[in-house]
Amino acid sequence: MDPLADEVLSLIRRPKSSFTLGELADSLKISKYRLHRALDDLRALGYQFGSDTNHHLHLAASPDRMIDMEILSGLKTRTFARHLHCYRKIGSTNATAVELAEAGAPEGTVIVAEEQTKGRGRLGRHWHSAPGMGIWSSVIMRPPVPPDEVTGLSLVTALAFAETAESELSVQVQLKWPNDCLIDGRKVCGILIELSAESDRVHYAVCGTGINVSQQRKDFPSALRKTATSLSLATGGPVDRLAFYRAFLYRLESLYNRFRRHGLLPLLPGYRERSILIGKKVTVRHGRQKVTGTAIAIHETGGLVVRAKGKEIVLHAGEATLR
Ligand code: BTX
Repeated sequence: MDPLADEVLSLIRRPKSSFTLGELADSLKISKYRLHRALDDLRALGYQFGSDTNHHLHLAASPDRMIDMEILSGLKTRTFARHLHCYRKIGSTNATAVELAEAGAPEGTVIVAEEQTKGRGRLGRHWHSAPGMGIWSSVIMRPPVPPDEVTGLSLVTALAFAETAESELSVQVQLKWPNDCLIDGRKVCGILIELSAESDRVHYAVCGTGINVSQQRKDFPSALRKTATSLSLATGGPVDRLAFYRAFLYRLESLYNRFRRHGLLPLLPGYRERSILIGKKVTVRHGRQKVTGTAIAIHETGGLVVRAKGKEIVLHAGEATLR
């Protein structure tokens, strides 16, 4: 984005701002001609401007686009997204985040795209990431925890999503350990944590989140129509994608910081109360391992505690299905 266009927007967006074109040009120390060009550039991005009877300019509409100016406008985080990479189209935000993390990108770096052509799910699965309809985003984290506690990050992220959806949109979210977020039993958000670690230390974790926002049923491929949903389907109306994303990043940062300082323990009650597995009979598959029993708790390392054949087993990863 042209820095001038950025400055124009920040001035117009200031609370109680009232500038005529001439006053705006004077404040920016540019000619009216340059100002008109900057406004045209902004219009091309989808911004609309209006003016009152005194010819004071105001912002009439902002584009629903994952661009830095829109994400940063009103974002309350301290570190998350303060290094921000926005793409119109990308293979996978996680893949790019891994490259940036390898090159030393700091904690909190965010990669976000309008569309992913190779969105990754777990175990090599594909994540459907239609253009403009969701939030396809990854955050680089450098948590000071041993690798076997990284499952905790999936839980932190799932809880951040659930709390955001509940407080911003009043929809109830259920969580299925370790990484599924569901509304009415359908997947609305998927989480993929990718890790670089030594035996006792995490170099970085990339926390990828795919949130379905505006899709209607027909927008999902037929294979997903019965199992997927979107925030818009859940609320029955349009959802402000950028406002939701800003609120989610803020909550994710604050829960992540609690996790860094105090571990998962203080977050477990919130996770447990939304868990659809606790108290139920489950089968958990992980590689060749298959455990069937009753899910009784979430362990403070983020694992699922299953009682099977009289023993309590803590599972740190896997695919859980209700029986
Ligand atoms: P998962 O392996 O738990 O879920 C993948 C499965 O979910 C797919 O096999 C399919 O059945 C179903 N699915 C695919 N796309 C969707 C969708 N849009 N909505 C609902 N269900 C779907 C979950 O993996 C982890 C997904 C993380 C995606 C984010 S997007 C940003 C980041 N970059 C990236 O490449 N991946 C992550």
